[in-house]
Amino acid sequence: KTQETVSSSSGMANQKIKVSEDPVPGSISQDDSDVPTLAFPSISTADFQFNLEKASDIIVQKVEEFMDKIGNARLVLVDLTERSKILSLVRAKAAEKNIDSKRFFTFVGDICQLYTKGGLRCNVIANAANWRLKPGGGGVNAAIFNAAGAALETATMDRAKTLHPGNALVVPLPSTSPLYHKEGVTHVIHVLGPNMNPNRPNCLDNDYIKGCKVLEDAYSSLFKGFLSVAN
Ligand code: AR6
Repeated sequence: KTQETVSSSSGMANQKIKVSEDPVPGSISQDDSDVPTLAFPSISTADFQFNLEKASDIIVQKVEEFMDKIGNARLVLVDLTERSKILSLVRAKAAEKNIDSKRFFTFVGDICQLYTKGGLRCNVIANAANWRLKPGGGGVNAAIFNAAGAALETATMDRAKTLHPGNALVVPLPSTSPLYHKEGVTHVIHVLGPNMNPNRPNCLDNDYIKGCKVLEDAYSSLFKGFLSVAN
């Protein structure tokens, strides 16, 4: 258990703060560690090039719809950087609608290291998958398959070979997976969103009537999948 000592950048000179490299559950209330929590990335808004304004409307609308079904469980929208446009849009829209910020909030970090790096326990994480349900391809899909190891690929293929846009697939993570034993992730939910990128399969060519419907379906399937394992 290594500990680092770093100088405080603000305040008194020479003041030292101890920083543990181990998970710090205390940074979030201890009581929250058993609360079922779904961490999810913004589906379709990076590689699939879906409009951020429209996506943020749909995220907030779907979160609001599922809020009264999830009890004390939590939904957490994750992105890699503080500068994430989708996180700020969603935060603003969720605040406007007075959505309970204890049960829905945004979080900056790698979805594969939420507990060990961020002290946030999430037993379920969502993946912005591809239709083949295969590793690689960059983005969050590559990160999750990498972090989870071969166990996720096998467990996924045992359940389905392909995924259609607007659908989600719940995969229990074998306890041999590092994501399970390091991060406490028991399930990965693959979600396939609408694609607006002409260089990827099933491009909707900016048809946002269809695209919005598919993204709404994707979040409904995701949250239903989470409910099926949270309760
Ligand atoms: N942790 C948290 N958020 C992340 C991470 C991470 N490690 N990596 C990316 N994001 P994307 P899509 C955010 O492109 O648009 C893949 O190649 C990212 O900033 O992963 O649905 C698949 O194989 C963005 O906000 O997914 C598909 O073919 C969000 O995750 C295709 O891309 C989604 O970005 C899916 O494209």
